[in-house]
Amino acid sequence: LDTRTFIKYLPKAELHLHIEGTLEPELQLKLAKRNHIQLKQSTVEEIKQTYHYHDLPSFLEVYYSALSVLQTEQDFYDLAFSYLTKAAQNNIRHAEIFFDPQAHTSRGIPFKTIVNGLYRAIVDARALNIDAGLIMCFLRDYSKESARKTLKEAINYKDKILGVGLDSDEHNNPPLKFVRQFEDAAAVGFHLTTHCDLDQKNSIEHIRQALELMDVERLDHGTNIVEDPDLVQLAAHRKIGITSCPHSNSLGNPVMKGKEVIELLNKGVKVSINSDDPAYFGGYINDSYNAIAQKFHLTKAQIIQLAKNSFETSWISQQAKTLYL
Ligand code: ES4
Ligand code: ZN
Repeated sequence: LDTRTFIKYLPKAELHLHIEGTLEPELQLKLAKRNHIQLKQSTVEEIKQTYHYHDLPSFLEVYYSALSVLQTEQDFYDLAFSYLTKAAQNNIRHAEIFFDPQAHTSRGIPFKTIVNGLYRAIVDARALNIDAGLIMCFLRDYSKESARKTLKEAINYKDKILGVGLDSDEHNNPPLKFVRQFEDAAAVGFHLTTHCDLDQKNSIEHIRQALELMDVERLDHGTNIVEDPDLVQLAAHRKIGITSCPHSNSLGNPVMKGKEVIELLNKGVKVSINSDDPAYFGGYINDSYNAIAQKFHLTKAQIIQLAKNSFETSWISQQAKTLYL
């Protein structure tokens, strides 16, 4: 079997995927029309021409501004169901999907509209042989007070949400800013993860806070942990999941962190491959596996280990894990 075909048929879990980052230009145009929203662009090509980013803030500007078309529960359903259809085609059997409620509640969309739409798509997608859950991210560039209110709403939907994370602009927004919200989230049974992005001056300090002070179970991106051998050892010991995303990692840095992924793999750290914002960065999960497999000449055993790590560090039940490990 050639590597591409092997990757295609390999069962995988996706652990780092922003549902808002799956909004393809075609769906954006369709929803704009349905909701009578005037966009600056009127064709797929015109929208794609705006996809130029040189750093995280310039990407986030494009990403957030596209969200104006998401208005109704059906819009959130359509967004999630389109992703889950593609995920099933990529042989993803389990997906833990980030969503950014504050990017919508700040525009006047009720929390329940977002969660109910996304969750209904998850239920319907079970027919496609894919099982999924939701991870609510706090926008870390918003205030603690806004996070506190958002968590309070999430607790009313506890049975529809697996855990909480942190995303958006990391600069000057360390994990510790949200230590109270993470404690409160853990107390009601939510799992914990956080983005610790690459190429941030303070990323090692942020990783240290996340692991030592906040007890997160996973680090999103976070592969620059390799700079600190003690933290690597801690991550290996605690079986911390590190969710690497080769395509978005190349934002301003074309090396996709493959060397770090392989180093972590060799040290027994539970690193996995994920797609992050596939509508904006070069494709869905099989494209991500293919990119790193080709460029770094991964063996089939290494590719299998990456997929096993994705299930092992997922938040499915211990019993369900035995199906995949
Ligand atoms: C994101 Cl690549 C990335 N980093 C931080 N926050 C995000 N939200 C969506 N994509
Ligand atoms: Zn991300």
